[in-house]
Amino acid sequence: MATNTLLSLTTPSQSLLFPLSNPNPKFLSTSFHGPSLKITPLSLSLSAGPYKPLTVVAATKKAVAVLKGTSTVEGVVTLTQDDDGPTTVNVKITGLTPGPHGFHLHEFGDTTNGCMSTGPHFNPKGLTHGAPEDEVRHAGDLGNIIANADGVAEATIVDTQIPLSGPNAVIGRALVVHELEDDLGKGGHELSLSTGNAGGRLACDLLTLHIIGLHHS
Ligand SMILES: [Cu+2]
Ligand SMILES: [Zn+2]
Repeated sequence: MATNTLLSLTTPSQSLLFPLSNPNPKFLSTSFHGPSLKITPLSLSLSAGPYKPLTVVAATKKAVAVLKGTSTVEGVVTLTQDDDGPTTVNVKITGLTPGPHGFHLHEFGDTTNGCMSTGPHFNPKGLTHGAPEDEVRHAGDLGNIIANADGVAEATIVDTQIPLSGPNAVIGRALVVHELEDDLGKGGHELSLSTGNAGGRLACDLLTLHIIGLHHS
């Protein structure tokens, strides 16, 4: 449904390809689970009007998630990526217990059964759980965020494994903040190599794409 909408919206501008430089039609057809992409007013306006040919040569991409759960934990997470560079993740989450909390990108953008239906950690390479700086890690392993005495966690994470476009794009997948500290695969618990033994899922939301700063000729 969303796929058809998206394709028809971008057709009039002819050369405005979406997702940007993504050669994989699977991204549009089968990679989404549950609620899908919402298109922003900005990208609508690009394909409306006089239908001038438009060639996108570069872009700053932005995605947003508004995390909620069954507790008082909530927050806003913004991801930005220039072209094919690293992705910067800006996090502000409130209502946490003070201390570290596992923070991951999970595979499915599906919150129909709360944060449980977001599935396992996003893991396109089929590796085991680890720390963000490890070579062996899930792409979705973003480590821990630390809440202060007021229960507020603010962080800026820069990561190369969570692009906003391309075959392993994370748009439409879900960010999850956990009850406990992620042991980064090193805790020796039976769950260490799959989830970091980070406990319950306190709040989550899927990432919605906003395209900003299109540079075109
Ligand atoms: Cu998680
Ligand atoms: Zn993981």
